[in-house]
Amino acid sequence: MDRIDRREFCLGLGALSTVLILPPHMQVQAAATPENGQYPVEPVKDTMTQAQRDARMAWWNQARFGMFIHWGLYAQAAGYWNGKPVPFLGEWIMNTAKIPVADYQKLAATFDPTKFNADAWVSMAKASGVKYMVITSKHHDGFAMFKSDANKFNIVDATPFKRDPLKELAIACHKQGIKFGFYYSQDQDWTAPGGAAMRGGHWDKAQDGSFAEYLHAKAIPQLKELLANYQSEDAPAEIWFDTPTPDMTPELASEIVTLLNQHPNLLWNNRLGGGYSGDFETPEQHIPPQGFPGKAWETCMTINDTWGFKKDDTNFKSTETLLWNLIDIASKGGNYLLNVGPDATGVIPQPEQDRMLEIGKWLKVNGEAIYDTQAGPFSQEHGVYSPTEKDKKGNPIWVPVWDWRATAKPGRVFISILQWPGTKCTLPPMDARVTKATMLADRKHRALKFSQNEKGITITLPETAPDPIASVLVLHS
Ligand code: FHN
Repeated sequence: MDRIDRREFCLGLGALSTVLILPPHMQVQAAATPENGQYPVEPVKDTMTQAQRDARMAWWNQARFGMFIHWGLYAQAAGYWNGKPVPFLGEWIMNTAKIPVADYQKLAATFDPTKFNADAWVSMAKASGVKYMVITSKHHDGFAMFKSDANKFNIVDATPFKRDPLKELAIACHKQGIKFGFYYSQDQDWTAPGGAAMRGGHWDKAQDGSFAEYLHAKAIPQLKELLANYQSEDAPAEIWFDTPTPDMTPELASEIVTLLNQHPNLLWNNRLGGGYSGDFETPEQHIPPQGFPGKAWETCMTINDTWGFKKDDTNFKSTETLLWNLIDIASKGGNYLLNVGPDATGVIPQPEQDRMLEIGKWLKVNGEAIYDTQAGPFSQEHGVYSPTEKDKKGNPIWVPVWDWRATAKPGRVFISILQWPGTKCTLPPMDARVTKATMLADRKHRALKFSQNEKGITITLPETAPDPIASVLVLHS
């Protein structure tokens, strides 16, 4: 037990983001890195030219907006155990309530999400404007949401439902042109002997065992299944690993990298462990003040306060907040992976659908300012470090300013105006010479009056904002 009790979360920079949702004892950074700085197995991208690497990441860099789906057996518990509400995240209920393995596994006998409709989910995602979806194929509870010959604790073999939702979603995504990826908890597994358990370690003897054996008996065989069984639908487009611990040594992680390398176009995040940095950074529940210049990155975020469904959690973020987050992230060159948590019947809660669809409506008009863009040419609009306030570590607190944000494409800068300034808008100086200014929502592309000099650009705007949440001004050059 000792060994497991000391397990901590080891991530790269991405883990700094966990502060908003994970308790302090889960935020320790102690990544296992290869001693000589050499990976035992080199990731395939490291053997590619820059042009090949860019091509490999192109769809992901253009996408900017994705939908995360946390769906598993925990949805059946919905935040309650033995009739009592359980605090913390919905998908962590087994760990938080220290539910014995055999008791938790019993949930499967009644898990029957008959309202699940892959086409409806993907249509909703598409109407929301997301370009990719990432679903929990197995979360820390060890329950596989796909048909697995490697382990019978899966939705096809252990529930009355008997269907493989990942297959159905893969087909629907393929049909509707959405990239489809799998989240897989490679390190924590609370129902398989030897799987890691954070927040206090194992609580049931049935969990004890060797981590390497767990990896060889369950995680690696299941990853092989995930990489083989959805190829006819071009899935997975990415694997989203999570919560690596020091148990994931460079040698063990390299066994997984060997599998991943067989699919050169497959992307994977920075949470495999063993010192591997992956394809993109994953700040969680926060937006880094300056993004990650020169790196691909993706902020993942809950739409309320949980990833997995909790029936009592109705603390949904407003559409305004979510949309501003998307705009803010795009203005720093990152992606937004926004989570929904379907319930045990297979339905994405209506308030979550409503918000996603409202974002989609905005993107239908203003998507040009988000998709396939780069970070804007300015930076002062993002905010400032407080000259007086400090965080617990003594670092100045970042104070975002929510007036406007900028993104760019060759020949165009998009200014998403969050606070309508009236008819006069003044922007900082820009290197490029502006030739025309228009509002993106104006389908007639009427030219707005503007003047530009070394002090900045002044534009005459319409009196009222075209959109109550964000209106996009386009500067052509
Ligand atoms: O522990 C998980 C959590 O349940 C959730 O899956 C998030 C999503 O990024 N990842 C871990 C915490 O960082």
